[in-house]
Amino acid sequence: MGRGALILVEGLDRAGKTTQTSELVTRLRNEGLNVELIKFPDRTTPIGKLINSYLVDKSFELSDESAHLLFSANRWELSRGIKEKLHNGTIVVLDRYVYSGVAYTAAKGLDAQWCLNPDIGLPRPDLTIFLNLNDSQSSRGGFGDERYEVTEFQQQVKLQFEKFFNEPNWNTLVVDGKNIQDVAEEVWPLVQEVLSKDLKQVELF
Ligand code: FDM
Ligand code: MG
Repeated sequence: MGRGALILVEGLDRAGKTTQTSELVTRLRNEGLNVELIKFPDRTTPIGKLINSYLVDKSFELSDESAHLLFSANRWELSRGIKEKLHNGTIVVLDRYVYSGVAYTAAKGLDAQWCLNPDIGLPRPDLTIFLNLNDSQSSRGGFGDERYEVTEFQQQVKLQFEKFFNEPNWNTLVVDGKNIQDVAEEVWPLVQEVLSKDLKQVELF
């Protein structure tokens, strides 16, 4: 048996990442495959708890740099487990990852290469699906009240994500006006294609 595929679903807040990753995991399990879903930030780890405080409590002060490094550290906390799962033949589906890390901090004005540096060496996805919302206001419900859930900031984040649109293994899917099943039907062939490949060793950022 070959290794499992690393499949990432990225996008802005309210794009439907969490819905689509859970649909995808269900579908893969129905095919009899071993699948694990990991959502970043993982708010349950010690570092994830700090990140959660930072996101929900706007009076919780951290410099932009240190907040950024916590998000990266949260990925490093789980990276060994991700590699082990892939080697054991488990498909790992990620809800956000390195690209969110860079896009959200670079949107604050920090240098994008500086933002990527702490993530260098993390496993690289075999497939990235970016759920693209062209009009974040009209098609979806409103934002919650976490840090970053602000329309103007989301627009800056989107500009940062767009810089990745030519990354290897990247696919942009427009989701405006589509229902859950429509989007799932577009996700599925992309996933099947990567599963049909004989994946060699895990690539790294
Ligand atoms: N976020 C997420 C970052 O700023 N950096 C990161 O590395 C990651 C993974 O955290 F606003 C932001 C994106 C979002 C917030 O994410 C919480 P969820 O998906 O809404 O839980
Ligand atoms: Mg959110």
